Amino acid sequence: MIRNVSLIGAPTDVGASARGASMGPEALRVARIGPLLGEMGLQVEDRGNLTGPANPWLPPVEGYRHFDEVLAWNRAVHEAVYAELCGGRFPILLGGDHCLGLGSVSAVARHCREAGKKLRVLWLDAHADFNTDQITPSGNIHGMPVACLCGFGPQPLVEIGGHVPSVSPKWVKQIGIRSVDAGEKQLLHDAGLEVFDMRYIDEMGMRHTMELALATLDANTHLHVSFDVDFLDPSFAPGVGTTVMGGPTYREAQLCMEMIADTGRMASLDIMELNPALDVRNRTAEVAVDMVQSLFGKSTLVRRAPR
Ligand code: Z70
Ligand code: MN
Ligand code: MN
Ligand code: MN
Repeated sequence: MIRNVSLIGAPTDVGASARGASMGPEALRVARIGPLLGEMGLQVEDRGNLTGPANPWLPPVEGYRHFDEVLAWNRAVHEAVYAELCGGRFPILLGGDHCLGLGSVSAVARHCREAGKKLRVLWLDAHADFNTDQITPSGNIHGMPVACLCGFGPQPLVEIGGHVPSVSPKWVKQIGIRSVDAGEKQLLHDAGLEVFDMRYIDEMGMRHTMELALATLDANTHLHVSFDVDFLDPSFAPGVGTTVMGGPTYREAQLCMEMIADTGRMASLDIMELNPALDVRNRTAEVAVDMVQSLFGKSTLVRRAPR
């Protein structure tokens, strides 16, 4: 695993249904994400925050809310993440709402194409984020990034990485899903993404779920983790714009992160949708940082995974 980490703040909520995710980067810094990763032996550079257009807070136009603003922010994220990867570093995107997963993952995909790496994406989320302008119930673009990455969406967004689609649906595994809209459900099925929804995790357990989700990694794989904080059950992670009951427990989520760490293949990460305006004494930010420490291999004991 690459030990040189760059933190990139993207303080915006232009793609979201609630205001406040724009404060996510600062809350993660208050929860000491940089110093805590540094204490684990990582070399951490905080690149500060990207800039972009303000949130105009307007209704959707032709199926999209804030299209131009979302495009501008995603272009900034794409360039920043791509630059870190070119420098041989591990980018951590501090969101910001999840529409920015488009800029981030498209940059990772571009890097993998150029470096001859195999890409796998884990999308940890309560939502599938697979809507299009035709089927979206809200027009909020944070409900659309996975569809855009797979080539379903408007041209300026789908071609942001210079290659359409940025990723094959076969490369994406979704974990923790429990809120999917009617049209989105059909499109997700037709596109053939592998979705480990909460029912799957209930029935088979997180361990089996992650063994399958991680099964196709090899020594040449770049694993990108896009962590929407609403993946976590809202009982212990309430500080997100769209809480959905019935998410992974604290321990299930930790096991998920620990098993990702065990692969040694994670090479880029998004931490998205943290909403400090809805949080309780920054607890959700602290939980998110806990989870990130596990992603980077923090463990209770000196041990080998029971494989
Ligand atoms: C719904 C929509 C959503 C959060 C994504 C919700 C989307 N499917 N919400 N992330 N927090 O409006 O598309
Ligand atoms: Mn590289
Ligand atoms: Mn999301
Ligand atoms: Mn979500």
